[in-house]
Amino acid sequence: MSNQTFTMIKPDAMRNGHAGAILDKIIKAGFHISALKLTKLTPERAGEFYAIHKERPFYNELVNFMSSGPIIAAILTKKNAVEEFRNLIGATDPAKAAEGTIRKLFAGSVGENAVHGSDSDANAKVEGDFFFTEKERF
Ligand code: 3AN
Repeated sequence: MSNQTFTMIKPDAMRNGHAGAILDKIIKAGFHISALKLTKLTPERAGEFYAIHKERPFYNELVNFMSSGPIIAAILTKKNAVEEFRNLIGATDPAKAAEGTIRKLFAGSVGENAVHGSDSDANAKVEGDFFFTEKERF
């Protein structure tokens, strides 16, 4: 069990003005923000980040969406961070997400689902390293 996970506030949540409310929920749930940046993925960088989904039918849609506007990327620290954060964000499909979860509150569809959360300790490390140098972590 690692104590770090990685998240992005996705372009839909940024456009809809939910970034502040989402960060507030993350902090109130007891996560420490170890790294944070406002940035925008090019289609090439989004494609690289989601390379694991290359064969899925929604890959192009996902890459186009994730490069469609600014995002906030962050490394979060808490005991059992990956599992705790996935509990906080809820199911991939907001229609199936539990009451009170970030996706239930702020996401519109399975494709545009407000936030990303790493699905394993190994991916949390890879994804954090994709966005942040050591000097950008606190
Ligand atoms: P999660 O983000 O909950 O780990 P994954 O890893 O299955 O979900 O999917 C990665 C991302 O791909 C999701 N966050 C979502 O944006 C997108 N996605 C997943 N399933 C679909 C789908 N059926 N149609 C469109 N986009 C999807």
